[in-house]
Parts: sequence; C-alpha cells; structure tokens
Amino acid sequence: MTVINTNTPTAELQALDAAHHMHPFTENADLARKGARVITRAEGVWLNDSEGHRILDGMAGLWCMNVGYGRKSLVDVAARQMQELPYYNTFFQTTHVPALALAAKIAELAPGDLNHVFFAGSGSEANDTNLRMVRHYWQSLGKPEKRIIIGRNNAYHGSTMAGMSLGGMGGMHDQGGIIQDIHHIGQPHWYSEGGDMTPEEFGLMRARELEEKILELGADRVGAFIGEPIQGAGGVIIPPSTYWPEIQRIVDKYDILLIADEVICGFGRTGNWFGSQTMGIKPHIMTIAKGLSSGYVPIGGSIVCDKVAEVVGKNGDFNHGYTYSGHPVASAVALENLRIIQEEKLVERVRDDIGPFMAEQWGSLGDHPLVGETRIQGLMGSIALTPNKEKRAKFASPEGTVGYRTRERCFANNLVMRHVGDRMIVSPPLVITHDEVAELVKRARKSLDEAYAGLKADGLLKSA
Ligand code: PXG
Repeated sequence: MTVINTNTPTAELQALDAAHHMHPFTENADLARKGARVITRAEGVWLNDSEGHRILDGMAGLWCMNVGYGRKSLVDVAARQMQELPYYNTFFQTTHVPALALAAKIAELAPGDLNHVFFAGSGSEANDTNLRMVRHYWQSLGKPEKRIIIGRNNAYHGSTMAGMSLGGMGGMHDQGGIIQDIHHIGQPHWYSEGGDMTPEEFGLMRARELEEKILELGADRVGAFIGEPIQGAGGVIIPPSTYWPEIQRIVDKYDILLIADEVICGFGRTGNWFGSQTMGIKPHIMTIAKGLSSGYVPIGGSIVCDKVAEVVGKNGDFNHGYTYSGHPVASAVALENLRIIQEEKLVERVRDDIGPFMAEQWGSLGDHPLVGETRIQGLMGSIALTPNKEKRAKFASPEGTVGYRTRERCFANNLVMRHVGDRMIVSPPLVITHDEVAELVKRARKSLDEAYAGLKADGLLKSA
C-alpha cells in the first residue's frame, strides 16, 4: 500500500482528495479542477501548506482556534486520557471524571443560573438537543402545543436538520426543506437593510418583528427564540444597541425560552466569556462548541438554566443523547483548554488589550475606497465592501462577486480572511500578538488595494 503523508507531492494529494473526499459547502467538481489547498502544519496563528507557504490564519480555523495552534499541554492531556480511559458513555447511570469535571467548570464560568450541561459532539448536534429539549420541556409542563421555535433570516445554527432549520440560510433551506414549526424573522443587519432609519430605530423595529410573529402565531404555540448574540457566518453582524434588550423584554413578556447560540461568541471571542454578557441578555439555554475545546477535538453542548433542567430532569427519561456525549478525551482536552484561557487571561486580553488594538487597526481600513463600514467586537470583525460609501450602495454585479475577488487576493497574500457575500470577515485566535494584528491589517489593505485595482480595470465598481 502506498503511504500518503505530508511529503507526498501536492498534485498527488489533490488528485486523491478530488477522487475520494467530498468537501462541505463545496461544488466538488469545481474544486477538483482547481485543487484544494493542502494545510500541513500550524503554530500559533500561522498555517503552513504543502507548497511551503506560511499563511496568517485570520479566521482561527473555522472560528474555533481560540488558544492558537501547537499547544503541547492539550496534546499531553489527550494522550493521558486515551491511556487511562479512552471512551466510556454517560448513558445508563454511569459517569466519568472528565465529563463531570468539565460540566462543573462550565457551570462555574457561565453566568446566572446556567448550571447544567448536556454534551454533544458539535454545535449542530447541540442545537438538535435544544430543539428537542425545548419541546420536551413544554410538553412536560402540559403545554405540548408550545412547540414553535422562532429564528432569524441569515442566522447560522448548524448543518444537521435541526441546526439548518433553526438557521436562516436560504441556500440550505432550498436543498430539501426544513423541519415543521420553525419560523423566521428579519435580522438586525442595519448596514444592508436599515434604509434611512438610525441603527437604534432599526434595531427596535427588527426586535419587534418577534412580538408581531408571536402574536401572529399565538404565544401559547411559541416555545423559544434562538439567536447568535452576534451573527458569525452571516457576516459578523453586530446588532444595534437597542436590539437585544427589546428581544429580552419580549421573550419575558410572552413566557418564551431564549436560546443564545454561543458557538462562535462563547469563550472569549467578544471580550467576555459569553456573547450574552456582551449583549446584556439572560438566556435559558446557551449552545456551545468551537472555542470550548479551541477546535483541538470535536465537542459541543447546551448549557441549561435551573428552571429548564429541573423540569427536563424529573418527568421521565429525556429520550435523547449521543454516543459521544461527554466523550472523556474531548472533555479532558476542553477542560485543559478552559484552564489555559483562564490562566492566560485571554478573555481579559481580548477585552482590554488586543481587542481594542485590533479595533483601532481594523477601523483604519475605513478610509479605503472599497470599504463602506468596519465593525468589530472583541476579535470578531467585518468590513462592508461598497462602490459608494455615502449611499451604502450594493454592487451591480451579483452579490458575492466582489467579496470573492477580494478573498482571492487575501488568499494570494497568504491571509485567511473570508467573505460572506460582499462582506469580509475576520476572527483570529485570541492569542494573536500586536505585531501579528498589524501584519493582518497590512495584508488586508494590500488585498483590498489589489481587489480595487482589478475591479476598476474590469469595470466592476458600478452601483446596483
Ligand atoms: N451555531 C453557530 C453560531 C455556528 O457558527 C454552529 C452552530 C454549528 O456548529 P458545528 O460544530 O456543528 O459546525 C456554528 C458553526 C462559516 C461556518 O462559513 C460557520 C460554522 C460552521 C461552518 C462554516 O462561517 N459555524
């Protein structure tokens, strides 16, 4: 058998990849023609590919690599746990130390009475748990009709049936339809959708769509509202200050559970342990994943408040769980990851030091002719690309054309900066240094300059 490793020539690796590996969110035939970039190693905030490039990872992997690549203590903990107890389940009246210790640690870090954790293998699975738990909760209270969950357009809550249905990505809904009794309202995306309103007026208007939807459907039929404190995959959309307080007022008024999807915002990204703290909301359930283990191992979960956990815990079995709920290796690594975040004060670092520095640097891109706005909270930021700053205009070209071209320039300049439509987004590891932030922004500006020149040459700077 031929041995395949990182010394195998890139073309051979790409050919094997194209022949056998189906990539997520990808047209595989198209990728096969181009050949996927092969990532081979990483350290800190830097990736290496099979062609010898050194790439600055402005996305922390997929929003998850909070403590940075190459942490030996996480490797050691995983190896030790694999030797001691590589696997056991948490079904059938058993537990083990890594899972219980991690649950206790998460309960300590989570605000208020969010004291209970149901583990999953990913953020999507955790949102499946949430959907089932919310319905079970209301059913247990004798209100089985309170089964509707309201989410938002352009939200991302994962890719399983429940995650995809709760999310508001049209392109996903179109491929096979969504689960019944899930409804969506508009997103608090002032820059694109706010028209002549002030951000504050628009935030209130979008929050009040929740109240309208509840009244339309009947409060006795609505069980929960789900939202990301700051939308990530939708384009790093930081809601106007009026938005979340009004959502909180509405869910309280109509006795509806609030689920905060903290998969991206959690574990320091916004300058607090949780995005809910940054936005001043009190959810009944939080979805977690990604930064919980800094992506070193797959793990997710739901942090559940006392009120919900009590009801779910005493009305017969909650018939739900995963083989890998509370997996011992994943739990041990997550626990060590949280220890690192705490010991190195990474949350405080984002709030008081690297976050403000990044905000200043990122904001400096605002003078670029392609940039309509820069937004950032902690270490998650976005740029709106526009052909006309004053009018917040969209491009005449199909949405995403300009974003894609800008992303290609970033790629060429060895910077991972993503695009969502015609927005550019960043979310670097929380350990990024000041020099690395300056380098990131330098490469971003160079990429914007090159994109701008190309768009000008091709006559693509026209407004819609
Ligand atoms: N909720 C949120 C808020 C997420 O961002 C999930 C749930 C699902 O987590 P899992 O672990 O099942 O992937 C996510 C995941 C993108 C992108 O294009 C974002 C995610 C996943 C894949 C791509 O930005 N976020």
